[in-house]
Amino acid sequence: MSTPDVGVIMGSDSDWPTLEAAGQALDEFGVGYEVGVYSAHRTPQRMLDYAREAAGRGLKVIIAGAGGAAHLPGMVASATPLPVIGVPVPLKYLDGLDSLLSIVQMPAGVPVATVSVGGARNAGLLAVRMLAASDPELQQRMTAFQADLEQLVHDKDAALRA
Ligand code: RP5
Repeated sequence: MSTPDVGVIMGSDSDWPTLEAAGQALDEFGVGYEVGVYSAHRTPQRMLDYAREAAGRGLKVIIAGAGGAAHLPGMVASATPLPVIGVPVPLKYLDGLDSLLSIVQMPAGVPVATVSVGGARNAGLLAVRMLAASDPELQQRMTAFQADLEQLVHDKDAALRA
């Protein structure tokens, strides 16, 4: 089985209800992805192995979601040359602000493209845009998607005024 373009990983299976939206966005564009649980704290070696092998296996983008002390995206970014998109997962306390700050405040030299708290759909769409930079056909589909979004707003505006 060939390696898909995107890895969608998370610190716990309890993150999946949030991360699922990234997979849905990738599905909409026909982008292949794999899913897995890699905890920065509970399975550090497994996480590092995944990150170190990702580029060699043929992955092109990693989406990493975690909540609370959300160290997974940053640690993965430290061990791969691939672009990493971080998704702050909101937990029971602190409304995901802890997750956001844990992911977004990376030291210079180790970037993580952080989306909003719970913003997994945008993570999927950002991964599509990254892949589309070297895939004209995919870029055309992204342009069409944006045109549809714009049309939707026009339609809602017209309905409101009617
Ligand atoms: C984090 O701890 C995970 O990303 C998850 O958001 C959080 C809670 O994990 P569980 O206790 O539900 O497995 O590392």
